[in-house]
Amino acid sequence: MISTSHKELKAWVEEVAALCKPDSVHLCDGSEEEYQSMLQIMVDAGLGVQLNQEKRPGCYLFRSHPSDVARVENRTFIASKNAEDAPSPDVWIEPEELKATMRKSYDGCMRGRIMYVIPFSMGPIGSPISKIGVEISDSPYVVFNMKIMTRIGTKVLETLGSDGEFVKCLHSVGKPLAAGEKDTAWPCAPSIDDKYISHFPEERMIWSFGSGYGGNALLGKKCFALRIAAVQARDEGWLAEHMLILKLTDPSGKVYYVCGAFPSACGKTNLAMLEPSFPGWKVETIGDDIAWMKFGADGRLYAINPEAGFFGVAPGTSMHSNPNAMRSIEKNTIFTNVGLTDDGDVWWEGIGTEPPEHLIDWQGNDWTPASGKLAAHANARFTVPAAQCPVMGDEWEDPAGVPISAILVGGRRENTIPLVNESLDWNHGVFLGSIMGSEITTAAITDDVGQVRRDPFAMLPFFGYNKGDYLQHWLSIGKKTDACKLPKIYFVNWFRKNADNKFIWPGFGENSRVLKWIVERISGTGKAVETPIGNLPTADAIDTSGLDISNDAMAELLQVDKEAWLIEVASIKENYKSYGKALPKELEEQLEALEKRLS
Ligand code: SAT
Ligand code: MN
Repeated sequence: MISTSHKELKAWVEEVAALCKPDSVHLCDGSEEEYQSMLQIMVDAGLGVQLNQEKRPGCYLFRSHPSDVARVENRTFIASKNAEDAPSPDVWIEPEELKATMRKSYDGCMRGRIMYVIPFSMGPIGSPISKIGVEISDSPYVVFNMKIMTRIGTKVLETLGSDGEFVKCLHSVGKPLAAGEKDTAWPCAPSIDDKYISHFPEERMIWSFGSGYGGNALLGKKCFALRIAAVQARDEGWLAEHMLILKLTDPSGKVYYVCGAFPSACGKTNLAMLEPSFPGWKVETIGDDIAWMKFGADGRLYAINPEAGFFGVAPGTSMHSNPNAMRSIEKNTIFTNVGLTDDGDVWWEGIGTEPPEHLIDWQGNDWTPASGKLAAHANARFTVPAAQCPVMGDEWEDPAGVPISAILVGGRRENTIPLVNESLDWNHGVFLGSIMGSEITTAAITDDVGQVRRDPFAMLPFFGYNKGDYLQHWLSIGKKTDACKLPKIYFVNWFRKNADNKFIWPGFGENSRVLKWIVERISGTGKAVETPIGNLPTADAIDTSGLDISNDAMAELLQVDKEAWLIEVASIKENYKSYGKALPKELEEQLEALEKRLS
């Protein structure tokens, strides 16, 4: 069936083929010809659009089914053997029961289709930090997106050898074709109840059914590199995190590497590609979404970006918000659910140019500015090779990873949380990571608006195991090396608002001013005052030269409002109840100590 000396892989492919019953099986070699020919076949069949090759060479547009536009968190399951090992009771299903249900869905689900076998490496092929997966999918769209987002093909299979370990990733769009039936542009199982994004952590296995979109289907990303890898990391003593990795060079040439965890819609990709507002400082990108961190021989944490591309949100991306992303996507990019202009280019809300008089919207309909509809779906995406980003750091594919000096955690908070706060020590930093989150701005239940959705280390949708055990693992990492070798943890918040409901801090490129203070702290020159919540910059410590911001505004950004913090403490206490007995004792102590320092 497929030619490989790996018996377990061969047997698994045969078992899946017998169950899913595809017309044929194709082992992906990962070559450029394979990539181009698959795109061409889709365009020829009218299932995708080739964009204007003068304006966007090598670029294509795909439009998804309107029911299949984002990750489906309420259909995401962690089927650990024991219910207590799952992140929460509502995502747990007994593994054998879940398999039995899903086998019924998989039975014959690839009829009329080709079953692709995609060997892929998360991380540079052969790096000691990297891991191998094999995704079986009946979606050609998945194949060429995986080609961009990971390293796929023959070289991976060679590295796997005849007995290497790999994560089994099974994916079907869940839409078999009857004899002679014409395919639709975006096959999927339209009913939400038919979709499953299932993880079997003990078996290091993923079963996805019914969706073709993003993290539901590109199984190397959230399913493997976060949920399954988190379990591997726990068992093996490292960290698999939802973090960007950036490289910061100061005017003297000294280099620092910084990771950052932010929930979605907090500008992670923008920060990873930021253009600093100071002369002499440089920011370069190592990764924009996921970091795997392991201890090096010197006792420091080294991070790799397990991905090879960016799967970025298009709407809001502009020459103002992220010029380097805009430069990255000038060519060889797959666009999904953006608007198509009459001259064969792309357009989306917040792209920074006037809306054209006419375009074809993400659903394939005529659109004008008067339509009153979105031209691009809010979760429209670009898939682009990381190598095309003009500010990739040279070492982004270094198999050894980069040594991390600081970890940022943060969310979108209108009040209480200052612009930046340095943790007092590792455990306090883990505490800050555990309480980060964003205010809920839209909710079906209006009572929830303004409430904080706590999102520990931005992992809420991506935990692969019990969230209390996850925080315990973070605490245990702090005991594995000398305290001085650990990265310092900083709690940042770009989103403070004033009494007029306006953002106080300009954000975007100006966030480099905060990064500058952070590395000054690390090198020992940054000035700080100790407060009940952590170490804050002194009034003049953040360099605001050339920035139009008043002293009052800076004071507001850096104030510690004790009343507000006591309300925060009460809210954290409430949130901590959701951990049950898995809440680490050290974090309870951190909360008590904070309350004491405040009163
Ligand atoms: O769809 S993905 O999970 O890859 C991206 C995201 O939702 O954060
Ligand atoms: Mn993400």
